[in-house]
Amino acid sequence: MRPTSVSDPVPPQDLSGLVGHRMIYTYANGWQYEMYVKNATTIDYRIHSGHVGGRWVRDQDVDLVALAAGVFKVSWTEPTGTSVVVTVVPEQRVLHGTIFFPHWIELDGDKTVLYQNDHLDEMRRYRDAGPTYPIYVVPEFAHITLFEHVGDDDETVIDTAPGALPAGFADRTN
Ligand code: FER
Repeated sequence: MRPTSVSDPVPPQDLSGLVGHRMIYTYANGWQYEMYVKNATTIDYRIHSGHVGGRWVRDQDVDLVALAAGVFKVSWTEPTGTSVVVTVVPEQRVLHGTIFFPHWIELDGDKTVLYQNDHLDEMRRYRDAGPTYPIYVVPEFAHITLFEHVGDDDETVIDTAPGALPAGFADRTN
């Protein structure tokens, strides 16, 4: 394998093992999330349970890279000011996420529990009002309970609020 270096630092980028897939996963703290990697720069997601359970988002821009074959890193900043880094190893059904919540979301996460796309300016106002600090950092491993290929750029994969899904939707495993 070509060594990583300052002048040529990028390992081979085969993103096909994550792009076009839906995964449902549960963090070790019990928080359950669903992510659809819509394409190489975009995710949709739903939060089934946890500090901001009920929240859902479409068309979030992300940075997605392959660190090595089958090892992916997804990172982004939300309009709320929350930043997230998720490392995914689908073959091992392992994921590690670090969420960096601004302090205002630690105090009152319910303000972000909605379909964010209909409230983007409101979220930016909350972000700018803060308080931002101290950041509430949540680093956790997760187990991927469902992993399936559903294809790229499908607007029907995440089109329903987490609370409006059929009973047991997020409990389906494979
Ligand atoms: C995740 C952890 C956090 C994730 C999304 C978030 C889709 C988003 C957090 C927020 O904005 O509240 O694994 O995956």
